[in-house]
Amino acid sequence: MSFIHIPKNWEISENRATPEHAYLNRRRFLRKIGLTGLGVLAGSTLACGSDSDGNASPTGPSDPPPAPTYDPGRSLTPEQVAANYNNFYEFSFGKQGIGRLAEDFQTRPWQVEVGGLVENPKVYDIDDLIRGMPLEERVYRFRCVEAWAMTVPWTGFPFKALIDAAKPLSSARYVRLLTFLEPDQAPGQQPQSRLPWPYFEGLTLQEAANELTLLATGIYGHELPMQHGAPIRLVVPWKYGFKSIKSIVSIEFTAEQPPTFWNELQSSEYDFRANVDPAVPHPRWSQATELLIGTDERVPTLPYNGYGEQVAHLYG
Ligand SMILES: Nc1nc2c(c(=O)[nH]1)N[C@H]1C(S)=C(S)[C@@H](COP(=O)(O)O)O[C@H]1N2
Ligand SMILES: [Mo]
Repeated sequence: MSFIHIPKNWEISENRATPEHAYLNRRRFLRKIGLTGLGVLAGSTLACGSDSDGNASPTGPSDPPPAPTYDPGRSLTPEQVAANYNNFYEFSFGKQGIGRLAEDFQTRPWQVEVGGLVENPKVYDIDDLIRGMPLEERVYRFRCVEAWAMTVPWTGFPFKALIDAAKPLSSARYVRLLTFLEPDQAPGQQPQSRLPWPYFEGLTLQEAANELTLLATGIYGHELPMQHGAPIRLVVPWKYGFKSIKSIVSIEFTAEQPPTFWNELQSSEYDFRANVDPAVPHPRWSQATELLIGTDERVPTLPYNGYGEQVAHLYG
């Protein structure tokens, strides 16, 4: 398997994507998983042409033109801000301190079961999965349905790579994803929460196969900390954040549209599709703007969170 890839416009130069201190950790992390010296680093350093604010870089005539709809067009959210403002109801209904609440949670051994309507069902050990997949770093805007947003560098592999390995049958139309169920380790999953654990989500097969859809195993150049969904979580940047299910244990290919956690709890507020759309208010608040966490700045929300060029065709 080759890790060399053609850089896409959403990737930015890694020494811009990742703060200096994390850059070294990232080298260590990639070395640990056997990636340094391979094309993934060389590839991503080629992909400049605009800076993290979306401005054309003045460095030379050979730079590709800036691509405003792919480029995050925003500064990275500081790592410490993103790591202390989380939604992870398995641990808490609050947003802060989830890292501490989750610090004893065990993510090894960890298995991900891939099954359902596929030719190649398989139970992956997480470390074998990470070693076998083409890891890359991608900087994405991320928009929660609660009207806040962050911009973070994920490390992960395209969901498409897993689909290709699983070989869905022609009857497969959707994927259903499931989080762990460990009420002894995750206090939010105690029966008195009365929530329908474990957290479940779903995508159409086409959405899962889209070039943007990532299974993330790292953030800011190192492994995912627990509060961001270790050891593996979904990232679908054109959808509201609740679609991006954390700490996945099962991926099942199905013929029918799977039910989803928030839709089951409140169907009038959280639909299956959940594409970011500034023109459709949440029943209890506007979606026209979003707060950039760690700042006082509110900015306009973009249709498909600015990723229409990559995904609008999915919706006719
Ligand atoms: N298993 C699980 N996944 C989840 C959630 C959750 O509570 N449990 N919250 C979702 C919501 S509402 C958001 S906004 C994002 C937050 O991701 P972050 O904490 O990494 O920013 O995770 C999503 N994935
Ligand atoms: Mo969210």
